[in-house]
Amino acid sequence: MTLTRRAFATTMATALGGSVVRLPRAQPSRPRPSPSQLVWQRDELALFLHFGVNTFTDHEWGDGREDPTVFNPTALDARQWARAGRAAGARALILTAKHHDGFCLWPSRLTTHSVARSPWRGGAGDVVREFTDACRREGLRAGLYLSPWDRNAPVYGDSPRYNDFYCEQLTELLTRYGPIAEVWFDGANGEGPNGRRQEYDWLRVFGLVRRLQPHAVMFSDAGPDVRWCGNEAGAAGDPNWSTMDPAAVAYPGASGDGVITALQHGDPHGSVWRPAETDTSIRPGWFHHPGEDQRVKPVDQLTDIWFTSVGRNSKLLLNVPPTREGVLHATDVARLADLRARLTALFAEDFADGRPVQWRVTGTHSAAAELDLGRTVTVGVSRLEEEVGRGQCVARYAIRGAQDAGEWRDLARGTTVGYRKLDRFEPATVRRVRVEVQDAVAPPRRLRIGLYRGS
Ligand code: FUL
Repeated sequence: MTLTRRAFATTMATALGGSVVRLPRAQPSRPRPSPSQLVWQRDELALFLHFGVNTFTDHEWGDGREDPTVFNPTALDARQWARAGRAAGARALILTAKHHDGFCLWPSRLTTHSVARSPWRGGAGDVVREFTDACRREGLRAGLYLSPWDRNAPVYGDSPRYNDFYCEQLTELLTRYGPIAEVWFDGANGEGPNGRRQEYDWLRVFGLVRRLQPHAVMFSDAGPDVRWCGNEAGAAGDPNWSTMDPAAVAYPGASGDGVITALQHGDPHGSVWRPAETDTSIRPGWFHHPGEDQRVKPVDQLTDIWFTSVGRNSKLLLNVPPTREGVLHATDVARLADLRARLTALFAEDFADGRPVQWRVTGTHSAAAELDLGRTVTVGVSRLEEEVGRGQCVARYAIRGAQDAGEWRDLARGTTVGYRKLDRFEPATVRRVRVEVQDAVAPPRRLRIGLYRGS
């Protein structure tokens, strides 16, 4: 079936329901998140775990011709992954159940390229089972990545047959392991073992996930629930709207003019709620390579990433890859704990907490909030939040501060707010703070405001 971009987007929205808001004629309403999208966003941080044959061959992309016996973690401990995630403040973990090499971390009945042919646990092991059990024991949500591109499957490129194969693998993953919070679809779509290209049946795939796991969110470039932020460097767009035009990125892996811009920024007038997820790795690669053990991102860089992801209305999916032993490397675990400690210290004292806020509507699409902090303090970081359960609307704002009766001076200026906007600025001594919403796509509602000293 060949569909135009717009027709595909419309058909997909109709087939999936939920995240599309039909605009009533008289009183236009704006898109809002579904309950699952809201849960997803409130998690703020999830860990990504790239693990598989590449961990043992020292590759980033396997070619599907690996000997399955290379997969032999000596001390796999999924509980350690989950504990490290929880200590970092993550509320979900996502595991690469299958990467582009096609090697399955669970005993799929559709292929022999799996843990069942490895010496690990005598061929009776199931990493997906150990992973999902560990997540539940640590109170974390579990998510799975199932690469559409499969360089091992002989039917890859024989489109209808591979679509059946892929849907059957998805069915295994979504029916054997209890609730799955996020299903991650990678946009990479390369050649198959025979050089053929695959046409995916995304409508069928998305419909299957909705049916088997109605509370899961689906991630891909094109959603349908969560979109890619457009890069792997840890920076969501600024501005970053959680609404978008579904026709701008009509299917996973779409390329062409405007795609990256649409992914980075969303669209203030978009008809669907499709917030951006920021995926990046704590190391240069996605898989663990011993040669990169000295190149784990320092805590300053991870903190910067926090500001450009969670602090830009996105969710951070931080990759921390297990080693050949099957555990997270001590350096990475320490770095995660350091990041949490840094964030806890940074946001420990909120000068705005409990202070009365005067909220004034200043125009149809503008408003201002004023706070008296009750004492003179030094502020260097601000936190603004919209109540996104009711949609996103701020398009431009300014934050100003003043000492007692002194003059107002600019602390920060920005565009979108959404779930959370964090700003860092030159520390200033202030007693009064004013947040001006200077433009919005609908009458602005009260913002939540936090003010901190900064580093
Ligand atoms: C990319 C893949 O090709 C990488 O290997 C990695 O899985 C990353 C998250 O997505 O498209």
